[in-house]
Amino acid sequence: MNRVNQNIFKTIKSKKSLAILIDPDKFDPSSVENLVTALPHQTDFILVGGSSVEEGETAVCVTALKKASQLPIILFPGSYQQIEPQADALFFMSLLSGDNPEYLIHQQRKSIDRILASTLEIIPTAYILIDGGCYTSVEKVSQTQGLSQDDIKYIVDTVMAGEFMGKSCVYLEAGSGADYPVSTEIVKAVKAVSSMVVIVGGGIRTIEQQKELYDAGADLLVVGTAFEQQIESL
Ligand code: 1GP
Repeated sequence: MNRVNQNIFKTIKSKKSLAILIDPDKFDPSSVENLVTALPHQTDFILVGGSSVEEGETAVCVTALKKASQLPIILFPGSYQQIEPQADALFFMSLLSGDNPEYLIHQQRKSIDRILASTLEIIPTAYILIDGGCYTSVEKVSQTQGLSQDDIKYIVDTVMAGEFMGKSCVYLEAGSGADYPVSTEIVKAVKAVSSMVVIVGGGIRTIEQQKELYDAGADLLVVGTAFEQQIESL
C-alpha cells in the first residue's frame, strides 16, 4: 500500500491552511469539548505533538480529540514514542538544520515498527529550525541551534537539500513560544526556488502575521502557544 502523500497531503497542497498545535503534555481530556469549540473557525487540521511528552499521553490526547472533532489529526512528534495509530497522518520529519544524528535518522529508524503497524499517511518533511529570538524547547531537546534569520542563502540551501532528498514539505520552525516568527523574506526566498509545500510555525500570534506569511507564500501555518493562551484566558 502506498501511504505516502495521500489525501491529507493533497488537501494541504490544495489551499492555504491553518493548523492548531495541541501539546499532549499540556492536554486535559476533561476539557476537550471547550478546546474544540474554541478552535478558530478556519482551522483545517489539528497537529498533535510536543518536545517532552510521556508515553501514553499522545494516545489519550488523540482519542479525546477524535471523539470531539471531525478535523484530521496530523502527528508532529518530538520522538518516535509519540507515533499514535489513531491519528490520520504523520509529518515524518528530519531535523536538517542541525547535525544531531538522533534527529536526522535514529528516531526515524526507531519509528518504523509503529508506523508499519498503523495506517498513518506519511508526509515526508524537512524540518528546519530557525532562530526566533529566544531559546526554545526544540533547541534544548535536539541539542541543535536555530539557523540565523540573516543567513537566507544558508537557509534556502538547507531547504533545497531537503527537497533533493525527496521531502515533499518543508517546515520552517521558529520554535514554540518564539519571540518572533520566521520572516516573510525567508518564506519568499524559499518559495522562489522550492516546489515543496511550505509550512511555517513558531511565534505566530496575530492575524496580521498570518496574512503576511500567507502572502509571502506559506501554504500551512501552525499556531500553538497563542491558542493555548486564548484557552487559558477563557
Ligand atoms: C511549534 O511551530 C509550532 O512547533 C507552534 O509554535 O507555539 O509558538 O505557536 P507556537
